[in-house]
Amino acid sequence: MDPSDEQAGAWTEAFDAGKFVRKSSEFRDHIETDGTFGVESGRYHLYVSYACPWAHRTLITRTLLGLEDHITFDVVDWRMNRDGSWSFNPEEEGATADTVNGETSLEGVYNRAFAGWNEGRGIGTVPVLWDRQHSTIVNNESREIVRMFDTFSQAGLGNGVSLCPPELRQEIDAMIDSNYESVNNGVYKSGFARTQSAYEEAVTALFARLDALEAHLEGRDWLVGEGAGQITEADICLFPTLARFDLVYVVHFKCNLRRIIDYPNLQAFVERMIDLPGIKETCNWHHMKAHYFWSHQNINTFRIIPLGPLEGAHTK
Ligand SMILES: N[C@@H](CCC(=O)N[C@@H](CS)C(=O)NCC(=O)O)C(=O)O
Repeated sequence: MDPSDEQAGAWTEAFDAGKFVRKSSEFRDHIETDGTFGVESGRYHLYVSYACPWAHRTLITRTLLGLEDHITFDVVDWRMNRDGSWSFNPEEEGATADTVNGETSLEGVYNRAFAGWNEGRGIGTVPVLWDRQHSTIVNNESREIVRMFDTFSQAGLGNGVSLCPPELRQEIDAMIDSNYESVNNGVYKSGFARTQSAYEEAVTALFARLDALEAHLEGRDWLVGEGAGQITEADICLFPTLARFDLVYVVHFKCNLRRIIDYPNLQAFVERMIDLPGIKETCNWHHMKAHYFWSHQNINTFRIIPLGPLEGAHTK
């Protein structure tokens, strides 16, 4: 084992020739109108971190679909422990207790869903969608949780909006796929790279895709749809990465060929999203920034959290 693995935690557990390889999510059940996990108000609960871009997707979707009265949530402390685990700390600004299961760590929640989870299965990630009725985890993959929330909206809970209308589904999925490896996961591949070539490969692909997205957004408000487009899951999946970019990834993950603020269309896209009702409240800039610089001690030994930048999405 590489000596730095002990500090790297579950984040960096898999490497292939110096390249970071993300683990796949373990809980993949679905909420369906007539399935084991039915659509019901007050039955499901989200565990999130305000720092985490994947969890952020689920909070944004909950807000945009008007599901605040139907799906509850708790927030972990922004400090991810050295082994990659999360704790509940209601003393911390913006964080909460585990109001459903009373656990002090997210690992405790995973253990309830899968006995012996902490003996070898791994460390629990956020987001988690919890089912109060069966006392288990339905799903811990953000993209699938986001899609399931549309089912709520279609079943009459929430505001009836769809963020994945059937006629746009293919286009939405293609856009999400195109952004995933290069951008959403690309920032992590850049930051966790252990060879110069792995880093350069990741950062080059990342900025090639950002350049393409900048061009794509010329004259458009949203990534998918006719004319200026309409807001969909594709926007929700991209936004959390862009929102953290200038604040964290430019410095911490060495994604520094350009900043988002240097791309007029991408910057306008980020601000457009923040200006939507309720979205600003899902953006806890302190949790975002402090989390990364403090938690990844293998790449920031002394846990120094930079003061800047002065300008960016976080000043909106
Ligand atoms: N594929 C998952 C990824 C979730 C994920 O990696 N979450 C991070 C926080 S940003 C986490 O909880 N990491 C803890 C760990 O890996 O130990 C999703 O999209 O939901």
